Amino acid sequence: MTTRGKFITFEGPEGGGKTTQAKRLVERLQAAGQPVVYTREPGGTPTGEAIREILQHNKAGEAPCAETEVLLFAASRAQLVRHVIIPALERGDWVVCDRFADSTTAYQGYGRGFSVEQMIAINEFAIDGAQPDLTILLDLPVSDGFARLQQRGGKKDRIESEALDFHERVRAGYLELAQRWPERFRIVDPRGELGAVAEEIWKLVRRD
Ligand code: T5A
Repeated sequence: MTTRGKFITFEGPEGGGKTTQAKRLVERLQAAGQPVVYTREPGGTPTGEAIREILQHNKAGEAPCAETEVLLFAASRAQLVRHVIIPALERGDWVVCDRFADSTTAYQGYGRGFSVEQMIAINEFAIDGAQPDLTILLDLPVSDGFARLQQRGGKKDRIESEALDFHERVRAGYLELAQRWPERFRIVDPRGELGAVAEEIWKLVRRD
């Protein structure tokens, strides 16, 4: 019987280096001979990528209201779980996902002010039991994350453009989630040199 693969998610406020570190981890796992699928949220499937355009760039020609936003993130996730994540894990592949369900709890729950328990319940419906085995929370002060994004250049998307106090609530929310599920969350400070942060993550992945 094939052993189920390991499911690792990267979470955190803006600009922490989730994409950079998730891709580094994938390269390292591949070099070690571990089959691994990299994916991201919102997105990761044709339906999810279309939803991403609506959520980030108002592709439908109007900004989604807050309730629609919650449900679109959940819809993208439901599709990704059933079409990509569960099949990969059942093959025995590992999955590294750049943001997942905790993003909805942090951004729409703590950030927008919806009930955290309601966000968790919606996530449970969307993910059908596909809980991550390990969640790397790249935690850094909001201003440091935005300074990095500014250096990278490009236009802020709809959610990045939210006020500073929204992003402060998101960060604090993530830290509460890490306390709530200490067996799953590992907090990493991503402000060090890129290679050193990658090394710390690699040690956590090998240990857990
Ligand atoms: N969202 C998402 C919700 O509200 N609810 C949800 O349920 C979900 C799933 C997604 C947006 O949607 C929201 C959250 C987001 O606002 P996105 O474009 O996927 O949008 O945005 P992020 O996931 O936040 O990705 P970012 O690109 O903004 O940030 P990352 O991925 O954390 O950072 P990364 O790797 O792109 O790095 C940023 C810059 O920093 C540099 C990189 O080179 C890059 O230039 N960097 C470093 N520089 C120095 N030292 C290091 N150690 C560095 N690491 C990275």
